[in-house]
Amino acid sequence: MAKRRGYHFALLVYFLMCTAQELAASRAGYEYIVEADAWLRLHIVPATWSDARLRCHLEGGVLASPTTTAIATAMSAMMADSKMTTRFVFIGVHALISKGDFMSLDGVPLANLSIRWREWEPNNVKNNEDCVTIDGAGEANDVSCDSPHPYFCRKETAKMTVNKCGTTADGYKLEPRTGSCYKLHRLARNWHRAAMACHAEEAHLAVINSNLESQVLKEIFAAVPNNVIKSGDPNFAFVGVWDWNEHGEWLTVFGESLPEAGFDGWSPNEPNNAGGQEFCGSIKRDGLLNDYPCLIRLPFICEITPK
Ligand SMILES: [Ca+2]
Ligand SMILES: [Ca+2]
Ligand SMILES: [Ca+2]
Repeated sequence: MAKRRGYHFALLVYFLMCTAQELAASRAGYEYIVEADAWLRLHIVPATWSDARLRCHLEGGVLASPTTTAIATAMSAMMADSKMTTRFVFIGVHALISKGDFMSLDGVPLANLSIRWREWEPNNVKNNEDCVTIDGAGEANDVSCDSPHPYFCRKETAKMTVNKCGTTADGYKLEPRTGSCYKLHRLARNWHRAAMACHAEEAHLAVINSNLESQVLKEIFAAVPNNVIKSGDPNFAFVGVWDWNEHGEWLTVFGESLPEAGFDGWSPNEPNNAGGQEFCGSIKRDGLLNDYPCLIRLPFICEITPK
């Protein structure tokens, strides 16, 4: 009997260990590659090379290349396991800086990468193939940077620690009054790029759900004075309000009307659609809403709403 109990206990320990390992092996879409001590994420939604590079960068990583045999092997395995409908993925190898001189974003020379060119490649079709894809066998092809492909991001283990806001991104602070975490990005981006930056940090552009949250955002903005904003107009910050291209109706990034979301306090004389191009939502330093051109870059505030 005691023997059987011991056996059951061993089984339970084994099960718990497997579960723990599984949890440790997958985080924020990334899988841990033991042999490389690195984390890889396969983004299966195709993007242009530039957008892929930016997305990985905003996630705190780099558009990955098969820098070692271990990573090349892991990439092939992840591509085989994925639901991708295409055979090719972008890697971080490019010749955008000096035409014809392929290099990796990781700083590894092409000759040392674990890839080989497919037959007849690189062929620089129409003098427009400055980016590189690999297929499941790791064979490389130079391709146009503008046609979208899935891609791999890579993060170092040191950047994978989950903080109490539930993200691996730094700079988020829990605000007890609303229960949300916030981060003000001082480097300005246009509204859609700002939304992308928040999403890359497992957050969303801040949605104001109460007068109190408006006050909280006002204080967060006030804590970053004009001269600390790195670019863009320091008196505005993008938030999660958009007209969804239906000019005149303002909704949150979750599609709720502002009264439904719980806050529709516009700054005096706003929304004024100044210049006829103000279709994205920001706050002024008074914490109240203002319409602003989507394509002009502003600092912005991301929010992580507790689950
Ligand atoms: Ca080619
Ligand atoms: Ca909120
Ligand atoms: Ca305005």
